[in-house]
Amino acid sequence: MKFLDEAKVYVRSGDGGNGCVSFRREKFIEFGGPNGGDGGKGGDVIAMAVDGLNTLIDYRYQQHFTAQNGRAGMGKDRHGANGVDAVLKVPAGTQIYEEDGETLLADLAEAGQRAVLARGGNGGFGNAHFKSSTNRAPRHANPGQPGAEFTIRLRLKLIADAGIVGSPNAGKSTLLAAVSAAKPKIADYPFTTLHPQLGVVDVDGREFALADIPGLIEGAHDGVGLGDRFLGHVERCRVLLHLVDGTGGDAGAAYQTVRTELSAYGHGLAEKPEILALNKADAMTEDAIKEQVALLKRAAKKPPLVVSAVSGMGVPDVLRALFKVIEQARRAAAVPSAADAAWHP
Ligand SMILES: Nc1nc2c(ncn2[C@@H]2O[C@H](COP(=O)(O)OP(=O)(O)OP(=O)(O)O)[C@@H](O)[C@H]2O)c(=O)[nH]1
Ligand SMILES: [Mg+2]
Repeated sequence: MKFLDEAKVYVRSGDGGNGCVSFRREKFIEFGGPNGGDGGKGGDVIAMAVDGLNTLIDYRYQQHFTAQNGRAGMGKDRHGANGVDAVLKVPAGTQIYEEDGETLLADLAEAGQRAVLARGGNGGFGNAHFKSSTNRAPRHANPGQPGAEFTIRLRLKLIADAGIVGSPNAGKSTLLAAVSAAKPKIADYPFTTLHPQLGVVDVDGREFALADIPGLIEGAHDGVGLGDRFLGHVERCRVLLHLVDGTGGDAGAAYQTVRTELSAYGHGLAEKPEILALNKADAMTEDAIKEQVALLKRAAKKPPLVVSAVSGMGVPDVLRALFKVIEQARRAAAVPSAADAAWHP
């Protein structure tokens, strides 16, 4: 399946139906009075997050969403039918912006959440509505109100608990493939991964979602390589796994390059908890490992875990370290603070 994480969509809510001017006319009934019904309400445009979608690819094929107009009111006090809503089904993690791409309209982080993007116009009142003691035969009705039309932008940010960052070729995809059922493309050239991949990892019987994103190189924040736009997908992660290739020159320098890009991107990425791992230990001598560990320690001010995504060496420790942070964050999110408890005795 193709992956698409940005889309532009044109939406239009329905117009309200017009109110009706009508009078009761029946044999033997004098002064029948006004009986024009109200118009129906126009349909809304609604966005809804659903399970089972991982991409916005559907919005490449359908870019116009129009809700139905309300029907006009009719005689004999008949109300016009309301217009049917137009519903945009989006994957959980989709943010909806105005056309400028900056003003957030809705943030649908979880399946089941919904947001009304454009309200349908109200139907107009029929003349029956305007009957009063002083005006028993009103000859006017309201027109329906128009719906709204505008362009919106959808932006998907994958919801993963942990995200793997690192230089191209660090072995990010190899690791994801080793620990989950995901089947990312793996090859010994940079930028094998062109768009993010998600996998579900099992640690000691508990699960978390792990995202693999394209590699970062110096200048990514200026668009070098694949740029840094995919970093949006790790913005919501609770923890980052920073993977460094032990066979690719100075590990400390490689670490620093990626850290610089994370800082330049902003959005709190540089402040996220980070688990650091030196990869490809299977292809290194003992001395080389020692040397790279020392370089990394100096650059990161913490010792790295030493792993091999290919042989699996050290990988369970990495997963446990990630899960520890995730679990803490999950607990913190689930347990209300003492201050909350005081407000809801
Ligand atoms: N010896 C050894 N090779 C590895 C290990 N992990 C990955 N590789 C190799 O390194 C190369 C790059 O691996 P990928 O998993 O594609 O690297 P990546 O970080 O996803 O790269 P991009 O997607 O380009 O950013 C492949 O040839 C892998 O087989 C490891 O632990 N040991
Ligand atoms: Mg990759």
